Amino acid sequence: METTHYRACHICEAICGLEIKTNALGDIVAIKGDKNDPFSQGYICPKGTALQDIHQDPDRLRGPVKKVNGAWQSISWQQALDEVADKLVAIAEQHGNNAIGSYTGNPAVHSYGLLTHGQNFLSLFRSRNRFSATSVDQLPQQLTSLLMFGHQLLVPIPDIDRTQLMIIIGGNPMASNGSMMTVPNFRGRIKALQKRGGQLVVIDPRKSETAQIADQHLFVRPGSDAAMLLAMINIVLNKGWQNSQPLDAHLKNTAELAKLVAPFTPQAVAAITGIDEPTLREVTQKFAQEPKAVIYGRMGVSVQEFGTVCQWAIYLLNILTGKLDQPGGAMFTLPAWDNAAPGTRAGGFARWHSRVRQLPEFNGELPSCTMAEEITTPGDGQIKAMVTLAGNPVLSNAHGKALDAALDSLEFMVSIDYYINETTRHADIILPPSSPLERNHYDIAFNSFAVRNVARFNPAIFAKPEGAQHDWQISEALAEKIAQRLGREYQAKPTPEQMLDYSLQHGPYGAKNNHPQALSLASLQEHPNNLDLGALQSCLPERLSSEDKKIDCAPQVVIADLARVEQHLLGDKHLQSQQNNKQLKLISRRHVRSNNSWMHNYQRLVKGKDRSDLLIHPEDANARNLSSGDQVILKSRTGSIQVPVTVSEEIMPGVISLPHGYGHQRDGVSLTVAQTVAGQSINDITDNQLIDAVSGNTALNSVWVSVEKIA
Ligand SMILES: Nc1nc2c(c(=O)[nH]1)N[C@H]1C(S)=C(S)[C@@H](COP(=O)(O)OP(=O)(O)OC[C@H]3O[C@@H](n4cnc5c(=O)[nH]c(N)nc54)[C@H](O)[C@@H]3O)O[C@H]1N2
Ligand SMILES: Nc1nc2c(c(=O)[nH]1)N[C@H]1C(S)=C(S)[C@@H](COP(=O)(O)OP(=O)(O)OC[C@H]3O[C@@H](n4cnc5c(=O)[nH]c(N)nc54)[C@H](O)[C@@H]3O)O[C@H]1N2
Ligand code: SF4
Ligand SMILES: [Mo]
Repeated sequence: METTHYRACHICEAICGLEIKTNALGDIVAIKGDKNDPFSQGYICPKGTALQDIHQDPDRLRGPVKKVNGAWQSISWQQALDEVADKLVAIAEQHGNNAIGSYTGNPAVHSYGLLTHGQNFLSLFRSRNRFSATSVDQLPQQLTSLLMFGHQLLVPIPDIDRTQLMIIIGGNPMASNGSMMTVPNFRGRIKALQKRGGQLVVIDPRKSETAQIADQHLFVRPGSDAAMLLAMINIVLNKGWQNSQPLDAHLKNTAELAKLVAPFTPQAVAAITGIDEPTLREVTQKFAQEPKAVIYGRMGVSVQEFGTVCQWAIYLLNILTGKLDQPGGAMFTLPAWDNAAPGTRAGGFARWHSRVRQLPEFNGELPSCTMAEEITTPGDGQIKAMVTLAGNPVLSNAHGKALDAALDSLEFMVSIDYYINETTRHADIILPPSSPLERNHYDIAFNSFAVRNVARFNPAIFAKPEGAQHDWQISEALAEKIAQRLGREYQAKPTPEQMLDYSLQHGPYGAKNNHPQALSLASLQEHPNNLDLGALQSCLPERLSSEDKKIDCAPQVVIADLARVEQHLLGDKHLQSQQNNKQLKLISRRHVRSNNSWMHNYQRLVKGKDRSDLLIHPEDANARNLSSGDQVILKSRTGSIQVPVTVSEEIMPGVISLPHGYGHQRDGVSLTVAQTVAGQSINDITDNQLIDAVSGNTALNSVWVSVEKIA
């Protein structure tokens, strides 16, 4: 007897609908794409099938463990939660609230209970030392949304199903399946675009999997995009291609733009970007003159030294050429749980600064590049205890070795995670949540970034085993115990399901809003294969969150950074260092069978050829007498690693590419399969001092490294 379950995949942002069959013994017998999901239409990637491997993985912790004399021992939930609460409260009382640091990782955004409840126990400490994966990722984009539209989650999404021209800068959705753009079956959607006569243009230092299916690919030098984008704005304004008419009355600070971009002529930027003047003019014209076009930038333009300027310039190009808020352009979603509605958390910026380096706060968090120094620098406010929540910063953050050492020096560390990995091995106690298939699922975050308005709730496939705790229950239990020890009253929060029901009912399609959909949790459950709420709709100026209901086209903090862009990118100094420097620029890459640092423990995904190799261009390989398979030492300011090379014309001369998330061969890691494909961590040579100066986001890409052959 088989049972069929429907469920959105929680691994990446594409949120594909899955059809999961289980047998009477409770084993998963098949995972396929759900053909009845109107959004993903049966699409699935290899990681979707691997959900069963996560569930069955013998290395996945099923109950709390405590390190005693260097060895892990199982302990009861009661003991674990009590000890964690005791320790955190004692440290906060002795050293102050800022002594409690925390880092929240990417999977938290894929677990709706963690989004609703994950921070509840941490909030009791009101510590300024909160960090997350946001600041090694999309921080510049959320900051730009806050500065221009008044809300960190008002992110313009490419209307891929109706566009005729999509320009992707520094994104590789063929491998990543899309990001800040929830787009199941990107390949199918691009095929449809090309079939209706449209085009895909990719601008990337690597001829990525996405560039390979594009109609046009331009190599751009890593880190130089800001100059290219400012030159594109310059061209648009000089040619009189500005066409922002429907929005004109709602734009402010446009008058100064022409002067601001004046130094960035297409001639002036060509040498630094590697894109010649006629080509940049041609692409810009094509974009400006196509009514249904969109320009979109992701990791490549976000985790670099000019991340905020890049995202601002991208938003601005869409605005100035009339693509914002128009079908086929860059549009805002209207999700059923509307986390950009009035009264929601718009985000704040620079309300305080980090203690050691004075970097700005965003949305209550400090940039994670400051984490190690905040742990190791003595003084008032030094972090003495760390909490990691669904994160693996030792592999995912720059200068991982510094963080590795810093975590080792803490008085206390607790991890809410189900693996003993490179980060959690430093913990004193690990609290593992229930398996993902044992929890209910709703995409609070990704419905907000989806290329159509959709909503879907799916109940857990398996009941959680006796005694197991969901992520959110761990947080609630800790909150209660911590409050008790602090002598405070703790008001238990409604459950995630109750919060979801409330948000749906009061949301834009809600029963309480008199919408014909009359959405509630109960009515949504009648659509287990996903509920389609239609294509994205124009919604400006109503949806703007800024007080004056205007779009700020020249936010002060961004404008102030243009001098730095000019100095670094147009200055002779930079060009000279490019020419004289024997070093190469290191960038990152993703592979469809992997996901950040934590999916190498499943045989199904890691089998086949090694994917942790360094890509190097034939010219740079010849100069070092290298051929494919040779081992090299990569050295940067922060460290060195040894990796195998693959010589390939896929990568630009002067640039090398390595995936992140490897480096599993370390003492105390319990990842049986991952350790057989250990690789090296790129973040042992990336630099936590190399940042986007506006936001403090780490510039993981475009790090200078030397490459030497090993005899
Ligand atoms: N050089 C370089 N570095 C990068 C990047 C890059 O492109 N280049 N990308 C960056 C980006 S975009 C990101 S988002 C970060 C990711 O960085 P992190 O979020 O720090 O790391 P992950 O690899 O996602 O680790 C996730 C952790 O969560 C655990 N986990 C998985 N599911 C759950 C769950 O449901 N509940 C709980 N409690 N734990 C869970 C896993 O066991 C693992 O320990 O890495 C960044 N680092
Ligand atoms: N299979 C898989 N899917 C994933 C993930 C994963 O690890 N594996 N991670 C998920 C997460 S957390 C995220 S945030 C998303 C990320 O999603 P994407 O941003 O689409 O993914 P990346 O592969 O990081 O793409 C970055 C691209 O930028 C290019 N690049 C690097 N430096 C520069 C530069 O200076 N300028 C320009 N123009 N391009 C540059 C790289 O060559 C690469 O092609 O993917 C998500 N999906
Ligand atoms: S693309 Fe793959 S990992 Fe991402 S949601 Fe779909 S099946 Fe899951
Ligand atoms: Mo990410």
